[in-house]
Amino acid sequence: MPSKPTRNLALELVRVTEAAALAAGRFMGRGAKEAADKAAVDAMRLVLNSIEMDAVVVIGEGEKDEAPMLFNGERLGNGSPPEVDIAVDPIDGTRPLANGFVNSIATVAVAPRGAMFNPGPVFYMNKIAVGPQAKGVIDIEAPVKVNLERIAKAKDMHINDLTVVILDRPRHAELVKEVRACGARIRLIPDGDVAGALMTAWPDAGIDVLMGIGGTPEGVLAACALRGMDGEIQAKLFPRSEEEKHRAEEMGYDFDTILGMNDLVSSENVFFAATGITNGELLDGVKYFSHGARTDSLVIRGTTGTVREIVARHNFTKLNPISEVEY
Ligand code: VTB
Repeated sequence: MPSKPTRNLALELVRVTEAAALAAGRFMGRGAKEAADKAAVDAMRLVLNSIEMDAVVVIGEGEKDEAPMLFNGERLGNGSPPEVDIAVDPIDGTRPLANGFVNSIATVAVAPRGAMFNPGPVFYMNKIAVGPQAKGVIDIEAPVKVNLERIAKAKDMHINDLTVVILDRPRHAELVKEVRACGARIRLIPDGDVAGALMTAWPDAGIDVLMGIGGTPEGVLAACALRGMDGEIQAKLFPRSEEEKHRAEEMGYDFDTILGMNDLVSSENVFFAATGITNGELLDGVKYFSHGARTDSLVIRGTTGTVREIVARHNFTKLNPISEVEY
């Protein structure tokens, strides 16, 4: 049924991620993870609460990293409809930001109430993510070689042309070996696997697939974005210990189920925004100049599949006198 154009909430969410990035960008390379996080959260919350929505935080701020400053269950927005779920990661890549490394971004996603997967007490998931061309050919349970062969075929490339993005963690030693044995290239990232997943669907990033174990919140955020970018992510919950597994199973979580796009976010009506904090393949970082700064953001709407890149110039001379947070 054709319908009139409707609200694109992501165009409002981008102001949220811009604010977080502008606030957090001040901390690049300054070795102060927590102060950066706090600045990003404060800026984010302020703008979020100005948006017309009744949002419940399903994916909150770094519970794994014990930085619960936008906590699960918190209400955000001005309280009027629509009723939505919200996922936030004010800084995906706090460590790279604190050290001045690449690919730190601010992100937020919104979907209708009940549509987002709630990872509960499970902090990690195994993931495989690809862009539109390789959508439908991946299988998280298949061997690495099979996935790489299928992705190469779908993209009309040779395996040794492929670039796999993997979080740089000891737990990925075996995965790295397997990818190397196939002849594919590897891009190791220190943190930030939301950006890693999005790069697979970003034409100029030169990344073909994300593989490996990362955070569950980051998996849900990536799924929201990939819905709009027409990519795909599959995931399986990954327990850190038998104890964690047992506890989660008692709450109804299943570690054998493959979580596909529909499980991670069950609605097309999803909105996603991200702003670069430090430079990366996906987005430019915040650049400060005399009395202002430039930000580079992605704005995605699931229903229409529109992906916007928004470059903004912010004027601190005008902004700071009227803003509750200082930029
Ligand atoms: C990733 C990464 C995040 O958590 O999801 C990672 O994208 C997974 O956990 O930026 P470990 O760091 O424990 O491996 C982050 O690093 C943030 O916590």
